Amino acid sequence: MKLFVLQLFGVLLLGAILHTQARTTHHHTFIVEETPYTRLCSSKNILTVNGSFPGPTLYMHKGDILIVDVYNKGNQNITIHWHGVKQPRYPWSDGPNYITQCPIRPGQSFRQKIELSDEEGTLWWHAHSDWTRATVHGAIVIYPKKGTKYPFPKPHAEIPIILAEWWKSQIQTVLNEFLTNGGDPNASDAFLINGQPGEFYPCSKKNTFRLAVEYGKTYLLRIVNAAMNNILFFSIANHQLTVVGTDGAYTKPLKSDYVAISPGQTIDVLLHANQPLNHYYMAAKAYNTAPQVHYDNTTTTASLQYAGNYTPTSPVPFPALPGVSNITASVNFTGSLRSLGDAAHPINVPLDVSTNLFFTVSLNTLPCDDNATSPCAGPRGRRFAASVNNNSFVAPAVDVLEAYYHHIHGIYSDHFPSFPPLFFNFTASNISAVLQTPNRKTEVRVLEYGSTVEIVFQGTNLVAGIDHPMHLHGHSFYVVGWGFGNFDKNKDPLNYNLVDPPLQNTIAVPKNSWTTIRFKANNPGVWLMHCHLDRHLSWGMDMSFIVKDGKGSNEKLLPPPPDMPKCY
Ligand SMILES: *[C@@H]1O[C@H](CO)[C@@H](O)[C@H](O)[C@H]1NC(C)=O
Ligand SMILES: *[C@@H]1O[C@H](CO)[C@@H](O)[C@H](O)[C@H]1NC(C)=O
Ligand SMILES: *[C@@H]1O[C@H](CO)[C@@H](O)[C@H](O)[C@H]1NC(C)=O
Ligand SMILES: *[C@@H]1O[C@H](CO)[C@@H](O)[C@H](O)[C@H]1NC(C)=O
Ligand SMILES: *[C@@H]1O[C@H](CO)[C@@H](O)[C@H](O)[C@H]1NC(C)=O
Ligand SMILES: *[C@@H]1O[C@H](CO)[C@@H](O)[C@H](O)[C@H]1NC(C)=O
Ligand SMILES: *[C@@H]1O[C@H](CO)[C@@H](O)[C@H](O)[C@H]1NC(C)=O
Ligand SMILES: *[C@@H]1O[C@H](CO)[C@@H](O)[C@H](O)[C@H]1NC(C)=O
Ligand SMILES: *[C@@H]1O[C@H](CO)[C@@H](O)[C@H](O)[C@H]1NC(C)=O
Ligand SMILES: *[C@@H]1O[C@H](CO)[C@@H](O)[C@H](O)[C@H]1NC(C)=O
Ligand SMILES: [Cu+2]
Repeated sequence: MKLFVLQLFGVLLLGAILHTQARTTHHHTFIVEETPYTRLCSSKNILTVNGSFPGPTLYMHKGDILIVDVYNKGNQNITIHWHGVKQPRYPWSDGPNYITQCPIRPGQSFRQKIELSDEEGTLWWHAHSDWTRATVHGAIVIYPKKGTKYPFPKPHAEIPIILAEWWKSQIQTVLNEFLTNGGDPNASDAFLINGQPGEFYPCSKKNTFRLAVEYGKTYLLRIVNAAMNNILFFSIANHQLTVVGTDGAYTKPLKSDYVAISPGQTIDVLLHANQPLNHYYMAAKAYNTAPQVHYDNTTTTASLQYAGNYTPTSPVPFPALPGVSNITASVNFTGSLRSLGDAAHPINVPLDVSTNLFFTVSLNTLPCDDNATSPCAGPRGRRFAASVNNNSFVAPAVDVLEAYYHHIHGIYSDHFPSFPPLFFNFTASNISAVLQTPNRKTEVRVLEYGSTVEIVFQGTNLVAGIDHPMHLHGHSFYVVGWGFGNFDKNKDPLNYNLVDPPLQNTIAVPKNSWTTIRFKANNPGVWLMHCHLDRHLSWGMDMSFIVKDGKGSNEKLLPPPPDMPKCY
């Protein structure tokens, strides 16, 4: 009897120990609804989660599980994506419209399960249907596992800094308009920091975002670029920033006066409040390498304010942001990121590549439709399109994952090409217009479970060169190299960084340049890869991978939840 009690006690003790190490499951409810908002002196209804914009920040620890019940109480289709969360074996909750699910229609709900694995730092969630993500987004803060520490001194406070874009018009109207006329979308009317444009816009001074700091303390800013169509420069006057992470992975500390951040990307920086007591502007504005694009040239600001008894200087110090087309400033910053790689955060760059892919990312044009009474608003009277390897993706009526899982034929083909159909001088200043028309297809690339994949993204000057922030779902990748011009398969791989390349989920391929990524395809499912400039995504700059099941019992796609939204 005594022995039994002792054993029972032992079991309970073990259970308690295991419990403290076990993952916590969090439950949240997302009410998607139309909410009136006033910005830039005018009001409109926007789609929000729980009436807040930006939406709620979710706080978790590494390895936790999150269950979110999404209720669509709005008047349009919606899906929610957990950007940068790998969702091991469970693409069912990943979210991209017509790739892993059909939309949650008005009046419907969907329970999503979000499973963290090795992500630690900052990620974010956003809608992944039409252009609803303009206002349906929020930060995900992932703390170190309980009992473990940040690889830097614990900051005094942590603050999400969410950069976004605002149109005075309804976002759905902006979308419909450019898809109909074939031209560029209207530029936004403002950029935002935590939902506020800042004082250089009309009617915006009062509500500008203010960050109160105490002299001598260190703050962790978790910066998210939730903008739709612009890579941004961000900076704080007189304060050097120390980058410590990007895309939910730690980096070697990198000191910089500014950051360049792509839509989709997150950057964690330490801010040392070590300047004279004062107010200082923080500011963000567009980085745009295509002079033809009518971009939003405004500057959003927020205010850094030291605690204490003083009168702020006049003028308040303003940061020196790089010029709008300063490609050197962008590539210098992005190209300087390195994985931290300490004992607790090892680096696992695939060294032997089993699957070599070479993907051109291009803008294209298509004929204006036959019955158009006036020419389209795109180049040469045609309509804009965009492609990967000359394939402009056409969304199917039934999502690819559903078709794959249930063997529904005729939805997609698995012939997505490993190489572009033609090799030419991709970055030449004068590429023949004959090459501009892409194929329009619904094609996927199948990857064997466990294959080690290298993708060389080659930006082209077809129609016009511009940076393309490429994002992969279901995996993070190592960015092992980049360079201006055409990729040289004999020379460029010799300069790859296979030691400490940054681990990211979104990487800007610079204008008329190439960028190489590597990852291990160890997550069975259907995973979208796309440009995170939403106009390029809308024009077809996306494709999907199907990662096949492995042999092991824990290497197989899990079954779908019972309440998957129906396609018809
Ligand atoms: C959203 O609102 C619902 C209903 O009021 C609430 O139950 C839920 O906790 C909120 N969710 C978040 C993430 O704040
Ligand atoms: C887009 O811009 C054009 C030109 O300024 C304007 O006429 C049109 O109404 C705008 N569309 C939307 C949806 O705001
Ligand atoms: C920004 O763009 C607007 C509209 O094209 C133009 O009128 C204005 O001069 C530009 N401002 C700056 C600072 O370039
Ligand atoms: C581009 O930005 C870098 C870094 O901020 C700066 O040194 C350089 O002078 C800028 N170039 C131009 C042409 O403004
Ligand atoms: C970035 O710029 C700094 C200073 O201007 C320079 O020292 C450094 O070598 C550059 N780094 C890269 C990767 O170009
Ligand atoms: C063009 O007009 C013809 C005849 O009215 C019609 O049959 C066809 O569907 C139209 N095509 C498009 C793309 O609207
Ligand atoms: C490709 O075009 C670029 C830009 O015009 C030019 O500088 C380069 O020399 C060309 N490369 C080749 C191999 O012709
Ligand atoms: C571009 O190519 C066309 C046709 O090949 C030629 O007529 C034109 O002169 C070229 N323009 C430039 C700037 O090289
Ligand atoms: C893309 O494919 C179309 C159709 O086959 C072809 O006409 C066009 O030249 C191709 N463009 C490129 C850049 O490969
Ligand atoms: C909403 O989603 C359903 C299901 O996929 C689709 O049939 C319908 O056309 C969508 N509605 C709009 C306005 O896109
Ligand atoms: Cu793009």
